[in-house]
Amino acid sequence: TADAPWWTDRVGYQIYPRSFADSDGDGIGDIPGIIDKLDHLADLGIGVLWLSPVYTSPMADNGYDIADYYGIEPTFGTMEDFDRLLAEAKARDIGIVMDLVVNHTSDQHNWFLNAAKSTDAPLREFYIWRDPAPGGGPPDDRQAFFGGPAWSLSPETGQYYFHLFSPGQPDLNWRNPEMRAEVYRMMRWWVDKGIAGFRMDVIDLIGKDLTTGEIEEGPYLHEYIQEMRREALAGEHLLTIGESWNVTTDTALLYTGRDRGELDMVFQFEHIVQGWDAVHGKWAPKPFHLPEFKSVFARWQETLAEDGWNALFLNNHDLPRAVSRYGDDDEHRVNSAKAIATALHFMKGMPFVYQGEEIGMTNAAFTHIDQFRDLETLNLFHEWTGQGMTDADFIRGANANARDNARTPMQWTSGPRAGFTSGTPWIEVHPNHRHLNVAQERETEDGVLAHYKRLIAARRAHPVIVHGRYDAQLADHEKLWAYTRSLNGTTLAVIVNMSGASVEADLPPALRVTGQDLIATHGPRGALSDRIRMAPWESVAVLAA
Ligand code: TEU
Repeated sequence: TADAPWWTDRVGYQIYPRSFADSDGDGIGDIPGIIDKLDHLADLGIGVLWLSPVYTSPMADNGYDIADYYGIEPTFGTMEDFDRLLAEAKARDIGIVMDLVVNHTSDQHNWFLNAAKSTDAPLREFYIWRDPAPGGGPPDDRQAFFGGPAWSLSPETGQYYFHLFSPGQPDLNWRNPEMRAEVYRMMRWWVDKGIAGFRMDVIDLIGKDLTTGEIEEGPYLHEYIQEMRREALAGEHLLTIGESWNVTTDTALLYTGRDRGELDMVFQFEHIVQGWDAVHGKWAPKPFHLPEFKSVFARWQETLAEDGWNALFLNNHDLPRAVSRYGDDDEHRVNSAKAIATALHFMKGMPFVYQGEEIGMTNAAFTHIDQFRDLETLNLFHEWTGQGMTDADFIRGANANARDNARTPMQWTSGPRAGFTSGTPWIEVHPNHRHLNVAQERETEDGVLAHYKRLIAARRAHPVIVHGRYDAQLADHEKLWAYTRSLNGTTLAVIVNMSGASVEADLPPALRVTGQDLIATHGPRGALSDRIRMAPWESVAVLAA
């Protein structure tokens, strides 16, 4: 543990810049806004900041469609602003992790504009082109993740280009070595600026083979990640986190095994998608089932116990708010937000807090399609209501799982527009900002924010939280999430009531720990014996003395 990487005991925080803090009143968050709020992150104890894309972009997908990897989007600020952010973050010992979106670019990127011109354009092979099907129309019937065909016609040549996401996000052709070299050059340019790492967007899609139709975790994936590490990151102490919707515990160590020369960790989604319907996916979420949910985490804890490292998260800019999905965002909002945070933060790995989670922000409560902004939601609305689904049914699914749930503006104050902007916000501010905001949380000793501070400080103070071995306890219990962590004879016992009911349970010997309360949300514990009674959404973490 002495030679552990610099990020080992740190907690990450994700900023979705559009929705974080607006300094100039145009209704869209920006980099100077982030700089103004860095002390909030420092107070919280954050050590790594994952910044969702701030590069030049036409914003078809809020910046996940990049037109210039070397430029800052003017609505977000300038490169001088970015450099200032980097310096100000560094002064607070916060490393900045950039979002690396290289499965695709924007259709406004110069590479694509060049490539589209003719079949023998110099950069033609940077993208993926096909002739129309024999009878006309797209070459095959593959659908894009955001609805509609994965092929769009390019009028200049009459050929189709491939895009797994929106037509404004043409997929790069990773089979092309010149294209790959350009990506690595760009990465080194950001590394030379002094960033702390990369979060790699949909990285498991870059190894695709269109001739065989293998897209997810395709045959070239690990070859390319290893090449990227060699060509762009060698000799650097960067933090690399790959986003992979398809990685499982069977493939996790291919990405993160220490001798693999690939990534430090992956954002995996097994705990997320196990709650989705087999046919309608996230638009028809299954009721939350704790035993299944915690067993996914336990399996990941076990798989990466000796090698690799977990990235721990419950929500991000693509997912519903954790307290709304896994807690109770009404009567028990405060206690349930704390409970699920306790369960997440005492596992082994690097916890990530998504902006607003630290005050228990909730899903948006939109009632009309006009209030939504995300292209995925709007596309599917048109597709499905066109096929006969009612607006009300669609909105019900969207209220549960649409990406905009996490994109309503950060709630700073109880004042107008939650202190996010002096102008008209690009997406509506949640009306609950009047009683749910950072300013108020700062004044609340037993609030959600204070709880997150405690969790993050505990990780820095106690090596057992960072390095200890994880053992699931009461694995089949329907309401309690319990586990122990142990390191060199020290034990941490964690018990969380993940329900709105009072629970009494017998504790196995491993959980009967006496010592110091790291967390005790409903009054001191100190000692855990053979039986426990827990209040709704209570959480307890006792460190053996
Ligand atoms: O997300 C990948 C991704 O697969 C999600 O868009 C997913 O399909 C969706 O949330 C589930 O319905 C990454 C980014 O996080 C996301 O914001 C981007 O839109 C996407 O890649 C394309 O870059």
